[in-house]
Amino acid sequence: MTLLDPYEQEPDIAASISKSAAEIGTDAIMLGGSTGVTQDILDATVVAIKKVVDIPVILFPTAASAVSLKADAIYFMSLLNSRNPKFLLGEQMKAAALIKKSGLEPISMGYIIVEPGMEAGMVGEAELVRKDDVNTAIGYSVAGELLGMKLIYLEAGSGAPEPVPSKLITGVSQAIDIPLIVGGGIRTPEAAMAAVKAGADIIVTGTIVEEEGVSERFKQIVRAIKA
Ligand code: 1GP
Repeated sequence: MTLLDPYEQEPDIAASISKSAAEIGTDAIMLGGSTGVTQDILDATVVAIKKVVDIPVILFPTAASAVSLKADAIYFMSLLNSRNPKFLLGEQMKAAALIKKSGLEPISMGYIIVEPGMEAGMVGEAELVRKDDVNTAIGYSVAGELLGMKLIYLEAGSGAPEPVPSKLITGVSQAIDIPLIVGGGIRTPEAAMAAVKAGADIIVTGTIVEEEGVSERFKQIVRAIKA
């Protein structure tokens, strides 16, 4: 899945990146960013992207203010290792009734931030899972599954110098029976392949398209994952 921050480019640019990414084989466009995403910008970006792609546009929200009813789906997510109740259930409470009525598909997801966590870790006030702490990662992930979540997302943070370690991915993927998303710091085909081999079901990349657009390297990443 390709992650775009609606604040980083104009809607028409987001649409053209999404179109190229979809042509190469990305399976969904995720829209999110740690700060500053407002509904207006989000709406305009979703509309522009949906005009040019058939793949799902999924919101990856930080707060209740970042909800666009024009998207296909929204991660109804909880930052399981946040110290702040706002990210556990507070923002969700504010948007839940509206989302339920709206027809926007909620996809229940447990979000877990691993070192170094980057901006997501800071903004989300995460008690970061240490890179070598497989048991804590498993504990949060299985807790999410038992709470009824449909996906677990292991996040190293956008722009992380290193992705989530393979050992952590393997530990979690063997402990849960729901799909595992892995993202943060994946910017080579080798890193993407290592995450898939370790047990990731879905890979998210953001920085690579932000920096290079839909480059040859991005193509190789998608190809490596699909292979
Ligand atoms: C952030 O995991 C995603 O939520 C993407 O990370 O920007 O490092 O690809 P990158």
